[in-house]
Amino acid sequence: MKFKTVAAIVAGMFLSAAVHAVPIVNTNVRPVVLGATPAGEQSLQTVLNSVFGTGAVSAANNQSAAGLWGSATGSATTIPALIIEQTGGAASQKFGMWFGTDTSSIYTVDLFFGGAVGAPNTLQQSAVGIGIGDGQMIISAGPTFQSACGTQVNCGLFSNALINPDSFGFYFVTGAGKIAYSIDSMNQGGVTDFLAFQGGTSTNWIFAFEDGTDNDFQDMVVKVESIQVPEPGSLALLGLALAGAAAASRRKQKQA
Ligand SMILES: [Ca+2]
Ligand SMILES: [Ca+2]
Repeated sequence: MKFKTVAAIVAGMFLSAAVHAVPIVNTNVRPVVLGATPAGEQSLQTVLNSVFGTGAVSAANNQSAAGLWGSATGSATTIPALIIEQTGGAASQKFGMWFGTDTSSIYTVDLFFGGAVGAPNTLQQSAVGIGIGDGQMIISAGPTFQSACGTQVNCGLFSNALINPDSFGFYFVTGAGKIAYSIDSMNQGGVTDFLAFQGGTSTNWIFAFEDGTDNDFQDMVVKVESIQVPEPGSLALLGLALAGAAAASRRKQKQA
């Protein structure tokens, strides 16, 4: 994705004071036990069946421990689609992406607003296209994505030094204003409000959020395409580079 047709710069929002200032580590403990599905709502398993095919992905057994992703393609084009909202606060729920490596400095960008296409508790068709580059991302809607800017999709160009196509997480804002991050340790009390499921070996993922305490984990379900868990090797190399820099720094201090 290139950014040659820049029309406007829209500022995102910073979240800094609400979370503890600790390095973000990709360590979710899964699986967690699912609660019963309320009458009149589709179970998470039913939703997974409709997206991946019946029986292909198990809501109970195929929960991923991942909480951070990167683009599966070099130039980073990602398409999230809102699958279903099953909650009383559906009209004011939000879904978005966050960037950062330390909880004291997180940049968040809303993708979906609550006003999705379709009635609550039915399968949705709202979708958004995202292009991500270093320091910039562009969010678009329109006919291809069957969504409206402003009411359903947060369209615009977003600029921030923390935007990184190789490392990002996701979040959900409930109708009551609670934020649920894709990494448990970032949540108030470290609770689990997020489940991730990979569609077999594909780069298609389902994210399933809990907005309350019944743990049915289908209050907002979103499919995101073209993402993958960052290679452990690249993180290890980064660690080595940092260790090398630290060693060099120590040597300099000794010589001084
Ligand atoms: Ca729930
Ligand atoms: Ca529910």
